[in-house]
Amino acid sequence: MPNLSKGPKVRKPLHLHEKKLKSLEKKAFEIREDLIDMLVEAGSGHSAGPLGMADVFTALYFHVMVHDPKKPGWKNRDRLILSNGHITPIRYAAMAHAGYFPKKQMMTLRKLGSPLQGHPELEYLPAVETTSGPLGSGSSQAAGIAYAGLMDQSPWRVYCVMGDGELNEGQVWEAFQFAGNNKLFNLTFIIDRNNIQIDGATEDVMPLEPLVDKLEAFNLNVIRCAGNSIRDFVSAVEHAQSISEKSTVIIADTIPGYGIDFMEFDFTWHGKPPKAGEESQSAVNHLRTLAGRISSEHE
Ligand SMILES: Cc1ncc(C[n+]2csc(CCOP(=O)(O)OP(=O)(O)O)c2C)c(N)n1
Repeated sequence: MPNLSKGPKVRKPLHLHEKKLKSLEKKAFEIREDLIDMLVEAGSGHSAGPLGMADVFTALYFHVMVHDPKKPGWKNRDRLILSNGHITPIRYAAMAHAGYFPKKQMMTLRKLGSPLQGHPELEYLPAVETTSGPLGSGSSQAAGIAYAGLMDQSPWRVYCVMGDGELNEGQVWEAFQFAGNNKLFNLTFIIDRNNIQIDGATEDVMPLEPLVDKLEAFNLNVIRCAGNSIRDFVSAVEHAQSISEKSTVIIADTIPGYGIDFMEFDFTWHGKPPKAGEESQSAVNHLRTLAGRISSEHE
């Protein structure tokens, strides 16, 4: 048994002041608008999951993770593993806004020769830690990477984003078992609990509840949060970072298609883009209305 690091090394306190919160909320909506443009330009891709996870990705890239867009290979960067590879457009948009590549490159999503493929490719884009798309595999990769980090007494942390439908894969439960057994406190799984998957509601296709009980039975620290509240999500991460004996699973309750009335809660938007023209314009209008409402709530 290798000598694993025993305690959390919190490198960056996550105090979230009102002003910063407001700027992150604004950023999440800017990123959503770019996401719509990317999907429309590509003419294919996933809408519901990425829209629901925009707040989580904004929080990760602009507040939570220790990283440097100018040095994507920096060895002490936090690792972000996207196990549900199909929601990658939201990660690409967040990365472009963070400065990993020029924003105009976002519009090459899914184009031949672009580093921004419909599912992430490790060799094409620096700081994409793994190639993903086959559901389940990212969870095991994240657990292995976290284990290696503890063996080396490394300061960096691992975040693994997963879909709730992805929990239908048996491999995920092997990864949870491994994380629970090895007390990988440097690993945080983030489950997008949006209650939909490719062909219906998760509870109709393969019921997951009682999800908290199941995860706790795997010796994991489980936190449930409102995934469309940046404040709530950041508090959940803060809690995860203070735990020394367990991996944490943050169940982020999100609204699929968040911000666009005709997409919200509708599983048929899992894997299709809005149409160019009236439909995409209406999508953007919905986003702007909600962004304006949230911004005025702070005043
Ligand atoms: C191993 C594997 N089986 C099937 C698929 C096809 N698939 C892609 S996304 C998806 C549904 C995943 O559900 P969830 O992660 O909840 O997606 P959401 O609708 O929330 O984006 C499926 C079955 C896949 N990518 N990998």
